[in-house]
Amino acid sequence: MTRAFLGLGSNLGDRMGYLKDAVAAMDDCVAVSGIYETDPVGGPDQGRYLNVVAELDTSRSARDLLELCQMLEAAAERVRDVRWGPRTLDVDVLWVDGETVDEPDLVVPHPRMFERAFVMVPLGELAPDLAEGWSDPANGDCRRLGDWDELVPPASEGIS
Ligand code: PH2
Ligand code: MG
Ligand code: MG
Repeated sequence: MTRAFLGLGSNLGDRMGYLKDAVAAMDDCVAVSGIYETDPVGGPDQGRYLNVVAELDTSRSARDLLELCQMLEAAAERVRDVRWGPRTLDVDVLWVDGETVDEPDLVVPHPRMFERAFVMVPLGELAPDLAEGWSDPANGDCRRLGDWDELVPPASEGIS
């Protein structure tokens, strides 16, 4: 089993709901960072994101994780008519212990993760070893709303 980290972000619709559904669908997720509300970095004028980092203890390869990310994004977009603009859910492979990939559709570690406060601040909660010595070059606004377990109560059983 391997330690891996995924970055999740949402800035459209029920942001917390999309994050919650994605985390619930990952049976190998062992920890989730606090939830951060962050200023959008790059792209068109758009709303603020909720960002978290999820830690997995997994038998999936980086490529399998990319497929998982794409499946989770597709599931989130299926319920909304998004033609353009901000996304209901973005899931990125950030890091897989002992694995590097450099292919056209997948680069691991994520090539921009170390520039992004919305990745490094939540990642630092779960993996101080990866965030050690990091400081935000852009001083991006990244506000911690609270713990995952506090803001995302477990789904009630028996309610569909
Ligand atoms: N994701 C992006 C582009 N910009 N900004 C924030 N704050 N959070 C994100 O998750 C994010 C972004 C592209 O994936
Ligand atoms: Mg992204
Ligand atoms: Mg992405």
